[in-house]
Amino acid sequence: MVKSPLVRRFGLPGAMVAAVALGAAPAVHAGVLSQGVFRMGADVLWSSGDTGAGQVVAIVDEGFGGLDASIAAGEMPPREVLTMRSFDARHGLDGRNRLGLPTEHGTRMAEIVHDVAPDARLVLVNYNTVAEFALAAEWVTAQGIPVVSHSNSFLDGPFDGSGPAAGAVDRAAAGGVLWVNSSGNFAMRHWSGTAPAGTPVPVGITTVGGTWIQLHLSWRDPSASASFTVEHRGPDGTWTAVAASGPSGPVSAAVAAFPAADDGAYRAVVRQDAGTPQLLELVSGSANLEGAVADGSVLTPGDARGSLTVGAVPWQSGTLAPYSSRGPTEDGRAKPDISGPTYVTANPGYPGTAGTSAATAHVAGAAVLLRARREAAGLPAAAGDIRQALVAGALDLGPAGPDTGYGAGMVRLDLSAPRLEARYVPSRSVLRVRATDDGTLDAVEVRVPGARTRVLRRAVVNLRLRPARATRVTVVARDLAGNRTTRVVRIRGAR
Ligand SMILES: [Ca+2]
Ligand SMILES: [Ca+2]
Repeated sequence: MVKSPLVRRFGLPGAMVAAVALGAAPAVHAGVLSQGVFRMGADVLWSSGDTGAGQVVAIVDEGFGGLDASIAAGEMPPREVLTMRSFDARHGLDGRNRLGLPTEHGTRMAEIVHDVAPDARLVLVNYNTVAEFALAAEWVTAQGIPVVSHSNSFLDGPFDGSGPAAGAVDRAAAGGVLWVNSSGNFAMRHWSGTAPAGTPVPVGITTVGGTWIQLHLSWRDPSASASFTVEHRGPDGTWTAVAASGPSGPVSAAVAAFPAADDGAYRAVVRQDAGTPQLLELVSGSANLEGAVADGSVLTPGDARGSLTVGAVPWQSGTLAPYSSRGPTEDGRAKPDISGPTYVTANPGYPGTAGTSAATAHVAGAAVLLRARREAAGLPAAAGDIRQALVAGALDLGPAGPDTGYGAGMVRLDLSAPRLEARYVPSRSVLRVRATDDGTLDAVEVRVPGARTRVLRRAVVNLRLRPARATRVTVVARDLAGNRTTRVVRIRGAR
């Protein structure tokens, strides 16, 4: 029982891999492995030989800049085993993000999928516009690719599953694709409310110099109209309009985008100009909004019925990230459906890759491994079967309900609790504890009444204990996926 070379090499602090898993764990690839791999318990499937061989997964994104550097670093497979398809007519596979800037986002996502399912064939697909996104979804479906990882949201509503991006995802799902989509990072960047004619509503924008201010305002009734101005407060405290919304998107929406100045404060002043009073939804692309409304902050296509929508939980904390978008959707459905680990390092050049994006790539990778396992076991492995298995296996993290951000909980592939032996040897006054796990053991806790609980990052523990009175010692072994086993050891007193 030694500290795993995986753990040492890949900096998984405080974790151990039991001998069982160590012996069987394949040498997966040359790169660094995301901590989320072990948090989910993907190593359990690896040890049964399910590393994604024979599986295909598409990473759909705005762009795949930096791909060659990632390949050179051993974080992505060589180009000859990748499939690539660009629907971005202007920029090709490198793509651009929604601000028109070069982006490596898709490469970061593909690296995570590759860490989880190292032997799966990766298909990199990019788009820029909603129309191109729909073409990409159609192509993936026509290719018969069973799992898609898509970590992006469109900022124009509606967010009730009826918009064009949601429609594209629903058609892919109807065509047999398990479409895994981020819920979005908009819990602190989404405001909703009314601004009846003649009553403009100011919404503060939290900026640091240089961040982009990108705002999208949406409403449901196309015969109504609304708009906003962006105002800047100068050193003398007066507000000056610096930008005004223009029309955007295929639905009722208005948009403005520009980089923030280094000084002063910004606010958006939202107003409804005509029509019956509408619920207005203001979404900010990168800066947080003061008075943000977390409820209803799942954008689109995370709002699609056909999407397995993913919230973000930092892999060490077990608590929803404050930015992770929450339901319900505008039409009252619960979203997200599940959570995934985030704030991971899948490539040492990019430590702390965060957001619902990273969480989504982990869940997609998990779907690939489950599909491989189920096929190998002769079990049904259609999109619905995989989705159901993921939801059923998730680790409950909090109350369920339409407005929770967790969905079913943290994705979990390791479903078995650690094996735990705990025995007291009176002749030596020693408590002997031995824990093993098919996945990655996290810690062994020893609780002695009246003493501080000891948390040991070791699988084998010999503790000297000589209680004066009869004592019940509680020993708990936890694995990283959140399973635990408890044993109670009764010790007679020394006197
Ligand atoms: Ca990696
Ligand atoms: Ca386990």
